Amino acid sequence: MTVTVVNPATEETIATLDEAGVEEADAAVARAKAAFPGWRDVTPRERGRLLRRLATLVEENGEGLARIESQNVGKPIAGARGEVAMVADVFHFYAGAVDKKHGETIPVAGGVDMTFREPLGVVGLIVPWNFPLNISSWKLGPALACGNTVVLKPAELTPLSALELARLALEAGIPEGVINVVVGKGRIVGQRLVEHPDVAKIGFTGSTEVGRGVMKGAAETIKRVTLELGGKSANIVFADADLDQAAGAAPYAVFDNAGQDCCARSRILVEHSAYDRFAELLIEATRGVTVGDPTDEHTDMGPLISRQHRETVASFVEGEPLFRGDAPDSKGFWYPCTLVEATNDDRVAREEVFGPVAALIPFADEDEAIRIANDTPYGLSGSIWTSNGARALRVARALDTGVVSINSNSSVRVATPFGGFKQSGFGRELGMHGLDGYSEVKNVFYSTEG
Ligand code: TXE
Repeated sequence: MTVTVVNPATEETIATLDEAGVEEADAAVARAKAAFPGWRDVTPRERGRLLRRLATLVEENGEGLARIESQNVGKPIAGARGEVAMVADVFHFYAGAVDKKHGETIPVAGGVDMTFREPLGVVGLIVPWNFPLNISSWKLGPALACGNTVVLKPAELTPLSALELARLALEAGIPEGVINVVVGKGRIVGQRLVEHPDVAKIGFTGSTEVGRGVMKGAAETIKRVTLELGGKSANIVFADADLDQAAGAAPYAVFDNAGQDCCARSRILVEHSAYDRFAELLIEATRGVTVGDPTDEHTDMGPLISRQHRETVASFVEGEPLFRGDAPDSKGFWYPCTLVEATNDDRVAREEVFGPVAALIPFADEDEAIRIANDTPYGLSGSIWTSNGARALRVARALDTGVVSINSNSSVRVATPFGGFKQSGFGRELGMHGLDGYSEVKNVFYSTEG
């Protein structure tokens, strides 16, 4: 069996790989298990040095990695370079974090009580196709820093950058068996990792539906899970906001990565009194998004990941939209930037589209904005645009989401925690919080009596 890897911008095959099954997954877990005692015992200083070396190699090989990611996902090359730069930063961060996650000493009677953060063992990392390298690094960084060994399962559609990263890890001196990449189907290889008795934890990013299955499967062996699932984030624009700025930033917040982003602000909530003006500005800004060849330095948005996914995205647009942009009619899974007007009960506002379709939804006042924003099973991120600082913080506290930005649409930073409320999952990635999910607290009491 083989996996055929396609460039979504040209529909051409760019690689054919052997497809792993249960046997290969088991072998990868066995390699990771054998490597664990040695990796756990590597001194913090040396582990940090190896991660820093990996970060440096990612920088040195940045252009190659960006090209792989651009070809395999259809990402515009300029954006892909930025993503690879973040991957290097993530490894730099966790290289520095290795010896900074301290234990505690706790006052107790009769002795000394202290805590340690112990690695879990072998962890399974299951990642999606939308940000293959970035999301892999968000899990690999803390997992390796804490002393775990890993089996990484990239999405079937986008395995190439993970394989290259594993090669660089070996070149960096990270011992054989510490990082194992298995290219295979989610329901076979992924499922096996979830059920495998020697896998202590699953770090998963993907759909809420599959995440639910991962959680169920993990119950059998009481595996730890971190789930980063879907989103339906609100971009809330109050009439007192700088409308030019809010409208100018809104397309990037939903059309970046062709909307295939769990943080996509795909519900744009606008206060009634500013609605018409904002819609005009938003259409103008969306007209400025250049859709086309991902290898072109000036391209803002590439194609969708697959033909099947394009059909799903198209199914969300019924009737004539408020605005539809241009897209190439050549080969490739192209879909134009699309703006629709909706209520929060419409399917386009309830389900994750994961494509370049944004829904404009009007609201009357602050209470209604909060009610609509929270009226979703998801809770990953969101934005608030206003010039009223008190309101900004009031609304930020009222939103049921893990990440909020004020007068900005950014959700992800290397040093800050990222993750969801409600059905967007649980556990936090990135920053020092990311280490919690890859280590266990051990409490040791040392008697001083006798
Ligand atoms: O995700 P899947 P898909 C959402 C988005 C998208 C939809 C479907 O709405 O349109 O999900 O995308 C592996 N046991 N997100 O089908 O299937 C799979 O091989 C274990 C949001 O790609 O969830 C891949 O490696 N693993 C999301 C990973 O899970 C399994 C990012 C994700 O695939 C498995 C991606 C199983 N039974 C999609 N079945 C986000 N949070 O950004 C599949 N996998």
